[in-house]
Amino acid sequence: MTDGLHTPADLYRRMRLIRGFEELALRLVKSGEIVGGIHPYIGEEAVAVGVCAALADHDLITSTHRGHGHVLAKGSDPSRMLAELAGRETGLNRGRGGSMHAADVAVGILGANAIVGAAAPIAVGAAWAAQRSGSGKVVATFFGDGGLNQGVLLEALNLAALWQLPVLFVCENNGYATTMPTATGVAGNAVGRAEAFGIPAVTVDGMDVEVVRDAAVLAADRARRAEGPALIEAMTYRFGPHHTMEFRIRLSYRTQEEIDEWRRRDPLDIQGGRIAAGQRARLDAEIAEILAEAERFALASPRPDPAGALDYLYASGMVARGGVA
Ligand SMILES: Cc1ncc(C[n+]2csc(CCOP(=O)(O)OP(=O)(O)O)c2C)c(N)n1
Ligand SMILES: [Mg+2]
Repeated sequence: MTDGLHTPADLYRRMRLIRGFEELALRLVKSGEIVGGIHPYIGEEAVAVGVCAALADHDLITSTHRGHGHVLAKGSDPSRMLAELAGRETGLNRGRGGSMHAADVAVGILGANAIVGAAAPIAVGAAWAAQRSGSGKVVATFFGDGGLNQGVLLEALNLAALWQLPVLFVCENNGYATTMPTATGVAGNAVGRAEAFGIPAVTVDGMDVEVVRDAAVLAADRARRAEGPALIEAMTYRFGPHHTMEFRIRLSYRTQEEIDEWRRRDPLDIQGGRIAAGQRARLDAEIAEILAEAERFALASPRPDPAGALDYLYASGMVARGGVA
């Protein structure tokens, strides 16, 4: 099990970390410290934390454009993640990856991916390597309901089923792909896609972290027993915008009533209700301190030297376009 995700309080604490991190990131987008905007994960915390609670530290994940929650759930350092968003040299990827490309191989994060659906085949490749090497690692890949319509996801499901690879496909169904409701854009459904390939699949309440965790434990255990892939569709909701750009353009694709309805099932309150009020308050205060330190660290860190903009393009260390070594 991922370090620090054992008890009901641990699950709450990690979700609180993600919620607070995203609120802080939103503030830094508004103040201009984070350039280019973000896709906030607020409302969906139970999915990332529930799935990562079923993984071991050495297990791997691949993530999406809405990936901050996955990165923090798997165990990345919030200070270095925030520095990454703020484009600082101390960031997880030296400030060169940013919001949609955060990777932290040391804790099993092979990378977020801005291309919808494109993280799935990377997970399948990693699972194939795990199978061949006998490492015993399981790979979880997150994607949205919009990802269901990408051909590459079907190719990934096919190979994972064919070769019985240890992959956990996690569909975060938040009801929309940008502004398009799932019902308007998706024929069939996530479970049907998986079952067409003989992959066991289940739809769960994505607002309850323990429900997600229990489904993920079953799927991860199957994968560890070499019984092949599984798919979990977690029904969830983003409380905020698709992207921070949405603060500047008025869109009317969902009603306030619908948002309020989902907010009544806030995953933090569902899990927070399972721990004592005093303990919840202590955890909230602890997270607030961690995030204050993350902000201080990120904003005090230097920006990369523009002369090194082309560094680290190649894993081999090859110099890009004759630039600086
Ligand atoms: C291949 C591809 N097509 C289009 C886009 C533009 N795009 C970015 S996010 C997004 C919606 C994705 O919806 P979903 O997969 O449901 O994830 P969510 O944003 O709801 O978390 C789209 C169409 C993209 N990044 N990649
Ligand atoms: Mg979606």
